[in-house]
Amino acid sequence: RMAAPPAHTAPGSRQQVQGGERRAQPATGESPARETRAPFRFDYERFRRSLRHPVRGRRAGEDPETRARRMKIKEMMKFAWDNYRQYALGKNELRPLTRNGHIGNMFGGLRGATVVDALDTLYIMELEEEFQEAKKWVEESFDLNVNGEASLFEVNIRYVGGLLAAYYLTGEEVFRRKALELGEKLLPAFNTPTGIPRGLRFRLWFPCTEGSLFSPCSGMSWSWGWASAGSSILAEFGTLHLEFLHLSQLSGNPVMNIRKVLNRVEKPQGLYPNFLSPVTGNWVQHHVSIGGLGDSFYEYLIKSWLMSDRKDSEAKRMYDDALEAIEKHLVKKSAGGLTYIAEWRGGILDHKMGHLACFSGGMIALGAEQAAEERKQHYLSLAAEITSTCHESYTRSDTKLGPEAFRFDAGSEAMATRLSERYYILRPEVVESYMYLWRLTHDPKYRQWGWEVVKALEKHCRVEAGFSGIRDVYTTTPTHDNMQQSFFLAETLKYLYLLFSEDDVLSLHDWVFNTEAHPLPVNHTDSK
Ligand code: DMJ
Repeated sequence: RMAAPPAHTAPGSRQQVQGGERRAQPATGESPARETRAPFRFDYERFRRSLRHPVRGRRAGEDPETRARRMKIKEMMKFAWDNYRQYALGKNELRPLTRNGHIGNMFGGLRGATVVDALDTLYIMELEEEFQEAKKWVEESFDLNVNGEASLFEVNIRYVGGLLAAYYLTGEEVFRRKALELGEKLLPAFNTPTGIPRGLRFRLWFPCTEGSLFSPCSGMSWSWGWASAGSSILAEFGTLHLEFLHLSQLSGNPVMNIRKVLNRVEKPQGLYPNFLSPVTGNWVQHHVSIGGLGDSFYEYLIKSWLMSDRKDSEAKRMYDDALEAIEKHLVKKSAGGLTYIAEWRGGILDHKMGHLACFSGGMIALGAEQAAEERKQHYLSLAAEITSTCHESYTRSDTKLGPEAFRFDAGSEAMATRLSERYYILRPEVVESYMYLWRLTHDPKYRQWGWEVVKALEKHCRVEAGFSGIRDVYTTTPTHDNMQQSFFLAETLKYLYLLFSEDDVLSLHDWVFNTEAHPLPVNHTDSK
């Protein structure tokens, strides 16, 4: 999921990267190339003055029930954090049944994914002590000098996004410094003929001595998972833009623009397939999905526009065109009247929707905001219908939690038909859409639906030492998967908390959420 480092980036820096030359200025540290210039300094105070709302809101005018529900969600966050801290601090995730930590292989040797993912949620929920514990870990134990194969996408959305959000919310220098150091170390991933990073995994070589990107860090190698077979994945290279734009802003160091490659290549029926060759810049196969492999590419287009204070019209046009093609070719209505977004395989529709695709209700509602009145109503209705379908996938299960994928074929509607698709791993996408639809319509059903999820999580996913995913949503005695995903703290609980907060808490006028729910500020261009 990486979009395109900035549309308005300065050319040149890419060539330097591709040519293996030293960059003009590393994100941190001194560089001889810039010695004659005044050191760049991001003006944090000015940024804070540009915000329209206090980040944690004013807490005015709420009813006691809403407050009590929000407090319950805060308690869930504290419980999830306390157990992670007690049994797994410094590991990537908590295994709540066995009470130990999980490291996995997604982050190239980086540790503490849950800490970095949880920082901004702890802060927003005013869990001050817990936030200080997390900050202390980042200051004292978050080690960037590690080796390993990483997913650029995952490192970007969780670590870079989490650190950036923590910095913007608190102004604590440690978060800015770590974000820039990490961002710098990700740059070799763009070293391909097109500048589009390769799929799935690239090798981080640490240590890099600070400010010397192309000496010890240049020994980069690549490997590919079977799924991408050497190609790049739309949702991965299409989900870097928001974070890299901010890295650029905080460092004063421009990054390159991938978007031009996507603009040039011909789109079948206006659709963006999920696999692209980073060598030729052409599509590798024609599988289109707004769920896994495609999802956040679309999300980052509309959010790029919003984050630019509605200036990045290229992103808006690409989003509008893509949504039009999706609606024309992929949006369907089931016999039972449920609207869903199918997948497309070389012209043939697969009548399946993944849990991941349920973020699209929120995205379409968010994008509807600035459309002309008639289009606005149309897209708001479409967003509401899709969100309602995702709600159905929850209500039709015995646990009231939704499966990983649900289908509209062979007489099935909004239910998983394959054993392998019946699990729920604490994913956020459905409550994410509830949060956006609530903020944009204030229809109370979204809070009711959110509360149903809270009750189901408590009943089926809460165990003695944390929260766990479940293997089958269609049984009320589910088996737990023994994993408390970091995105449960970053996203699921944050979106639920915001659903029961006033609109000025992380106001949509001031913030866009990256695809891991880390808030990044809108660039208010009219602010003094
Ligand atoms: C998260 O890491 C992000 O939301 C990502 O965009 C998709 N997958 C998980 C949550 O389901």
